Amino acid sequence: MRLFYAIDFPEEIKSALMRYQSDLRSIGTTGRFVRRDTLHLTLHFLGETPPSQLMKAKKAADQAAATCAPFSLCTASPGSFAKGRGGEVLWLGLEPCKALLDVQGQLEDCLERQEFKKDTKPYRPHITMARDADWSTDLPKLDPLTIPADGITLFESRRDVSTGRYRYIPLHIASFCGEA
Ligand code: 2AM
Repeated sequence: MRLFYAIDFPEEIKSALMRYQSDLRSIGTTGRFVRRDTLHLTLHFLGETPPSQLMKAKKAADQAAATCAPFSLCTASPGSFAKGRGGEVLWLGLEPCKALLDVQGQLEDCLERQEFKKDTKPYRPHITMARDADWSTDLPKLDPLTIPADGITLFESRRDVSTGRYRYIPLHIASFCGEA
């Protein structure tokens, strides 16, 4: 099973992000826009994982979440990753947030303790808006959104054979229950 950890968003944030996608489309941006039900902020991509390791994957999320208190994220400017996996990835950035980096760092440590591989690449928090994206004018700005972060969700990314699309299925939610 293909697993990853993310901060999931409440419905009103997904609505605001969908409106932002409309702004992007209105300036002529093309690409594979992220569907509402798959909007998220990745913390760690575990990748293909044997089902026998699922308990350990849940445990890592629980251990990390136990050390962190709920916090808020604030969106920043849009940006992009140059062509690579998924073509040009157009994303919405986030204001620097120590609490987010702490959570991500805790998760990496807890994954290592559960004998998963740590991410060696630097963490670059972003909310993907579109893949294989193309645009020719300045990207529209979005009035800053405040996003509540209440826990870590372990998702399974499953390919639907009939549509070929990935669906993200929440398998486990570890709520932040540490001290602020
Ligand atoms: P992103 O949009 O935040 O970059 C599920 O596949 C999610 O895991 C993707 O939406 C992607 O999140 C993230 N991810 C990170 N590294 C990945 C990789 N090597 N392959 C696929 N997805 C990856």
